[in-house]
Amino acid sequence: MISLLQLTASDLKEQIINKLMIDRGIEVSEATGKDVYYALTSVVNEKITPQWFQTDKKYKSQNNKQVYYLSMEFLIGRLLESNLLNCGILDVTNVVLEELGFNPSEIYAAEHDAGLGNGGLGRLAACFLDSLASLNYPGHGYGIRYRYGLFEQRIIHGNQVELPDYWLKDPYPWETRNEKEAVVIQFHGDVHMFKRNDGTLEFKYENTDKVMAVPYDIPILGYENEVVNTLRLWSAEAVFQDNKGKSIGENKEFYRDLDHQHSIEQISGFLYPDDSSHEGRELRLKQQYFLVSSSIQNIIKYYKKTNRKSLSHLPEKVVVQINDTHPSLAIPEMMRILMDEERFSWDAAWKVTTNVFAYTNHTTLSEALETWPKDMLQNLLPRIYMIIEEINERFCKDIWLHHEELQHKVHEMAIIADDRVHMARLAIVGSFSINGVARIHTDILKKQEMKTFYSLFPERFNNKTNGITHRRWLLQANPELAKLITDVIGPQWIKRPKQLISLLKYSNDRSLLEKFDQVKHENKNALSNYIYQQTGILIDNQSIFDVQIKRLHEYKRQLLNIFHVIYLYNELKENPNQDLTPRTFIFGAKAAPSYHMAKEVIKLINTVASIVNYDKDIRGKLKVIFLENYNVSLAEKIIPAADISEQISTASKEASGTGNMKMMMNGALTLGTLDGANIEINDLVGNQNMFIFGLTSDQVLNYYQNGGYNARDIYNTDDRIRRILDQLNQGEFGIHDIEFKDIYYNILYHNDPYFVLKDFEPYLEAHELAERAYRDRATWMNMSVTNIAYSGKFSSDQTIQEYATDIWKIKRG
Ligand code: 26V
Repeated sequence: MISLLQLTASDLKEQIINKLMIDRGIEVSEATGKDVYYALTSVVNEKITPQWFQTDKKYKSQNNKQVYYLSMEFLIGRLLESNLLNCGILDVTNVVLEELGFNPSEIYAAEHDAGLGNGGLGRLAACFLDSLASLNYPGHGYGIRYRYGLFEQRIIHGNQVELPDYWLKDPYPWETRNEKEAVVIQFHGDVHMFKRNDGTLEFKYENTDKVMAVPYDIPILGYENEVVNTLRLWSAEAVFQDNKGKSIGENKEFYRDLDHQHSIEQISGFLYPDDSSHEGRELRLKQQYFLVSSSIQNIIKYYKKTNRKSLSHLPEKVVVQINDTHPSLAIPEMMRILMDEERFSWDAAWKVTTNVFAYTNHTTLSEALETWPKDMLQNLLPRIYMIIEEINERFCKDIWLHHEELQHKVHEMAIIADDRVHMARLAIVGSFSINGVARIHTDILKKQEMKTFYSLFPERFNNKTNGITHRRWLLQANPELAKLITDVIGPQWIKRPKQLISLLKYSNDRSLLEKFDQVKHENKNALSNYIYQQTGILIDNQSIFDVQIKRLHEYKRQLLNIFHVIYLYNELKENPNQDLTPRTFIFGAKAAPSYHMAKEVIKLINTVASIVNYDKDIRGKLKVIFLENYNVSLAEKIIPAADISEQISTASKEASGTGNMKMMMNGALTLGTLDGANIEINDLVGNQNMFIFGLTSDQVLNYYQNGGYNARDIYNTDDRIRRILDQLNQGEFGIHDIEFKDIYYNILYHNDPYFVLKDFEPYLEAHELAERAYRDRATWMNMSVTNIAYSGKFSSDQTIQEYATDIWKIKRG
């Protein structure tokens, strides 16, 4: 077998041609992009399969501790190009495709994005898998194979319209159905308790609803190291009763069965599209238990197959990271299996469980904190509920007996309180590690949101600042920049991204800075072509590309951004000759379908765009582009072209952010608040290399606690703001004059909960500074290269290294 690294262009070409002939019965000249896509995936798969097998075998024989990343979301995007990159044949493939008469990016675009996630949390999971494999760690993902991913967004008359994302319409070439590994999941039913002869208790379940969980495995390739880990996604299926040969007409049960089958398949039917407000839907709870029960059963089965020692040694071989509270039922599920199936005592089971689980918190927004009505949980999962009750009782009793100082806090710490089950509390009590995702976020958890728990378990809390895979977000998304960097500092940075720091030596080399400028310019050209093709709008390539791409949420303050645009527009209308560097404001954002205010903001951005983009008075100095259906693949197009990265959340609200890191790594300068990982970017590059503005998180928290902010005062005293709000209120931008009134009311009657008005003036000043800096190309490019140089710290390789040594205690394979 030839190694991939040795694959020559002519070998590859021959293989593609053969595949087209054998699998499809066509010649290259007849092949569509999709045909070539499938031929290529099949070539790659043939190479991956033996390495996958070898990796499995190696892990079995080494029998080292493995980490399992449990997540309701994996936002992986497309895989062909990154798989080619990781097996070291991306460049040769690009050459071959060109030679065969195809545009490589069109071939890669034939793959439907796997959009099995909402935003940051899901994308982080995907970056982590890439880093685990690339660092040669035995680490795998467990998730759900949703038949529908995050909805596809269309903008119609300025409004968001959601369409189903049926990403499995065409066969997905990276997955392998693995029926042998299917497991049964049980819902509902009755629990019976018996006393065994030895006095221990036995629990039996009757009349449960059984669902099959069938795994589909996706290979996760390490970068040029022949490691192939696994992402295992579970699909829900019914076990059909035997029809005893009856035809449909005779079989009265048939339609009932069909209905039943349909309701079971719903469990892996679609991804819930809300990313920050918790709604207690029963189907979502079913999904969560479906994920954790199948995964924990699978983990235990594997342990028993590969270890002779009893399950009390499980923590020596297994660590499970739970991605937010969504999979925290894994804790009682582990207890259930150990006690009811493996005959462990409570104490022995608890000891194992609390040494296996580690929990990551991704948000402090109170509306995102998951709680479930206890009746719902009890009815759906009676045995699990009993176990949670007991965890809760023992925990509360422990406080009562041993922590006098916390006795008055029992109610706010109890896992079951006010008829609800509090998932974060369950996760904290049942895990040995609790981490936030950026320094400030972890500090806020310790000092505010989880203060009482921190006082009880200080040793459990730790920080792990997020990261992004530089392979996808720099090497793959921005090959020209990657090449230039390698030309300057050599290729070592690819395996050791912190070595990007060597670029600093060159950050004053003018001729080199020009080359960086040139690359950015080409990326901007490519994006403006794409924009033209998508929207018919021509944008000025010399303008500043000012980018805000992320989920739409009030705390992320896209509203502040569009207010700034309106302000600039108003100024230009008054004085069209103003000396203003042309700007293009680029937005990409999906709103949760039921999030009214977020949808209003989308509508406002599109309405402002439709006015500004066609107003001849302002002489093309401003353009506003809202790119629909923001997803991983679109991010890969936009990020390399960004000049300014808008990271403008209300301080204290953005746990970390990862778009900030992606844009920094691609040479954009951050314009942002001191929030999330922006603070750590600031620590590295300093105020002179980014544009910081606005309230600090202490100031925000202080306002929330003590009051003292009055939005109306600002409205009354700042003409620019009053003008904008009045324009909204008077329907100047709306077709109906009631449009955008909700925004107006929210600011003036609900006292601007996200401090948009308070931060408006400092935001303008930050923009003015940025505009001035942009005019001096050498200075700007020096800042840009400085950002790239420091960005290695945010490679997810670094983050994973920290998880591996501090939390997981795992060794490289
Ligand atoms: C919450 C919910 C609520 C119930 C319905 C489904 C659902 C799905 C996801 C979430 C939580 C999303 C939290 C999230 O994405 N947080 C982001 O995590 C990023 C990675 O750590 C971080 O960079 C962002 O700052 C943080 O907002």
